[in-house]
Amino acid sequence: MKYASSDQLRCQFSRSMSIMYQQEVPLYGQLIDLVVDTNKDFLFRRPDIENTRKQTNTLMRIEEERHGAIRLGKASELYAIRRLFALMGMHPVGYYDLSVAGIPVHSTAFRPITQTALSISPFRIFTSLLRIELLDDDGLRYRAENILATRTIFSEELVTMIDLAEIQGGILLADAEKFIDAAVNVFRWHNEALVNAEVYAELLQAHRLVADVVAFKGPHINHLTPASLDIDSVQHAMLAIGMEPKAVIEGPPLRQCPLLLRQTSFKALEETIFFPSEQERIVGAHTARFGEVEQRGIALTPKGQQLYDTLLAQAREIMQPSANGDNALDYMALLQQQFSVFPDDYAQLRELRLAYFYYSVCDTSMDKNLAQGMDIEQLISHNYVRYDPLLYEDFLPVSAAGIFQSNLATSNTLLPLLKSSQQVFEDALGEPVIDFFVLYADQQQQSIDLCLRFFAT
Ligand code: OOG
Ligand code: NI
Repeated sequence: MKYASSDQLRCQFSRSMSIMYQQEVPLYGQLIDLVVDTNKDFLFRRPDIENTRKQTNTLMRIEEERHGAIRLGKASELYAIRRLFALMGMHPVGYYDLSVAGIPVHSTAFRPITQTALSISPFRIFTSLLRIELLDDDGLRYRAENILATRTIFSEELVTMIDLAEIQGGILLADAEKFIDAAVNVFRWHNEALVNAEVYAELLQAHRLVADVVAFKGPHINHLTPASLDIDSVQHAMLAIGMEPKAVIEGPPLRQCPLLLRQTSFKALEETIFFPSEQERIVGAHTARFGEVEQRGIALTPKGQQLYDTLLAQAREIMQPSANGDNALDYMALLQQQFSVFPDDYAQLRELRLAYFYYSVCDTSMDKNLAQGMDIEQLISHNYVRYDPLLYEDFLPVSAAGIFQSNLATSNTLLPLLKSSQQVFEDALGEPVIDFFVLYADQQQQSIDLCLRFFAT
């Protein structure tokens, strides 16, 4: 029997999610158009970047690149989601504890983990699990737990397909479309709330995120994010057409050699919702869903990441970007200045082991005898091997907190700071999360090994 490849399933899933989200949030469609246009302009102006993208097999995926985010309510949902995403080649990478930023969740990112899978479709979903134990109102917590206890987010059909696929070793090709439809359905928007208007108001009061999770039938996708090669231009273009972007681009400042991940988003929409009632439909409004843009840069080693964290923390100690954006320019200038000590040159980043690279043979038709016995450094200095930035495929906790906050927190409910609970999260997940530094180091090493093997044969 023929099985669908997990890469093809992910690719199809990502496309179907995008179509659904454009229908649900039409502004998102406009955002995609903007990003596609600025990417085209950028590649036209920067043939060097086009070349790098070709050399690292990441040119084709620009239009496929996208991430989304969902928020789950209970441990069993996380366990089920992990099984679903595994069939599409998306595995839990990284642990993000957002409670330290006053957001009652902890998270991981489900994403492809091999270079080949990433080059086919790098689709990833940032997945948060509500930490209901952080609600300090016992009565409300008890009610919220009861509401969540009764909800099922997967259809019976989907559960059966997952069970069967795990036994058989995949989704049958003939069932692929049905499977994708059922999977996409899980993340659909439901405008009928699960709770009445009073409970909704109480949940909202406790924390807007709690309402977004507990009051609804399913884990609606709360944003999708196309990839930009030039996020500053997108930010300007968004402003120009009145799309109201966040005041400050999250993450590192603008650089010659882009670092990690930069993000901006448009404000969440106010959407009509209906509360269940015996007599008449009661109408309310809910604000959670938005659109975001990301620009990915080079992945940093633990040493590079530490430097990044330190510089960012120093900047934030001097100044926090305010919610209304009135200090945006000052904050960005400050960030630029703080990061001036971070090398902005690939040769230096490599020499100082601050970042990861992808090594490849410059010209595979060359006479290999010329390179006999050379090590990787010699191959590089003779221009037989080149190195390009290895792209960061993950997320940044401080940026994620900023994204959550800009779209949820009007009231700043303070939560008690709890210590990290990665173990609790992994118990719910049913397996440990993967350490992304290990993935980057492996990818880098594999690319070096391939080059050496090329010259050894
Ligand atoms: C997730 C926020 C994190 C990002 O891009 O950092 C995220 C959420 O709002 O649920 O998507
Ligand atoms: Ni996001």
